Amino acid sequence: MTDDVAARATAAFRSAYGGPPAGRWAAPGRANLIGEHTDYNDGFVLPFALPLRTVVAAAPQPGDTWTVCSELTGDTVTFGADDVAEAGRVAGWGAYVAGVAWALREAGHAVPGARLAVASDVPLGAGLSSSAALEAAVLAALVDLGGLDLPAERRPRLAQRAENDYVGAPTGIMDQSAVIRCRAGHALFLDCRDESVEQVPFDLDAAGLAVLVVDSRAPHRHADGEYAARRASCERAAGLLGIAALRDVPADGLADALARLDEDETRRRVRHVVTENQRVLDTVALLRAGRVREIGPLLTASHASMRDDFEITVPEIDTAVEAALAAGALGARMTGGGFGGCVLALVDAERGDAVADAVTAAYAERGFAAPGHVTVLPGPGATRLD
Ligand code: GAF
Repeated sequence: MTDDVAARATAAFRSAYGGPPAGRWAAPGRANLIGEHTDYNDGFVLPFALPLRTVVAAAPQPGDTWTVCSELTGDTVTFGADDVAEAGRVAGWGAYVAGVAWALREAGHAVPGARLAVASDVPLGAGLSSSAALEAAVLAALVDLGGLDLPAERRPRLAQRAENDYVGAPTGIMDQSAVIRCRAGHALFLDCRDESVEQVPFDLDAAGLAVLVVDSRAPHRHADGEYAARRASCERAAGLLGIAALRDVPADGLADALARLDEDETRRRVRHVVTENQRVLDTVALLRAGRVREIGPLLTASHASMRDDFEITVPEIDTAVEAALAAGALGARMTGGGFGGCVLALVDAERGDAVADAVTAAYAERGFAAPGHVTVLPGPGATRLD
């Protein structure tokens, strides 16, 4: 699939600029195995890279000018020095590209002017981090074209700044870390407080398993405002508890912390974050021990917590999880920020199609527009292709 995307990026580059690119850089979408809404609470996450990728074909361009064409939208965005000197000057999808140039400049790098062409297999707006994939691929291209010194472990923060401060979305560090630092056959155990990582074996193939990713196709319902509200509520709770972040509530300190909060909704938000952090640790322990088949109940418990305590699921998503479990999935949960997006289900490899069919049938019964689906194994993170 990547070969097709890469070929499409080259074709888009040639047709826009009349010559070959100097190189091509790829970054994947991600699915989060477990650990939702824990990243901005300084907690733990466990994402893996998808075999779906965004490819940027690029070449240097003289002066402080950047031109980007997208195979997907068919349009071209051009921006200059003023647009990378001040956050927010470019809107739409071009903001993710300008934001990366802005963040590089803010970090003291001399950003090279460039021509870029983008092609992608990562579905937009499906909660699979198409924006982080674009940021990471553009970042890798600009770093290499400019001969900049920016090690991989420092790139996620920079890409996150593009998203937080240039685009204006108050997201955590998970997505950029995942698309940049994940490795094939592994999930990335990330401590979002100090950004330390462990590559945890997640060899589904060897275990005869696969992850089915179901695109709920549910329209995003107020996702941006609700995401910001959840974040604010967690930060307020940490303030009330007198701690830096909800990460500082250990699982065995949950009851005490809840007793100190006087409002039911806040208590439920806190309970989600604290129990979710523990579920990440438990999942990592099982994966380290090679007991991948046993993680299913943790995934399903994570879903229940997002549905009942954090209240970020929607009927289509809950339907997909219930149908996948009823059809024999070992575990299933929504992945990503919520209010739509995707569900992942851990399935015996040969059951993938049957589980997908069961989800499609459950959707039809409830009158929802048909879902999409793809079966995936964990792929590599961002890289230069050639
Ligand atoms: C979105 C955000 F971008 C991430 O930072 C993370 O908070 C996630 O939602 C929820 O876990 O993907």
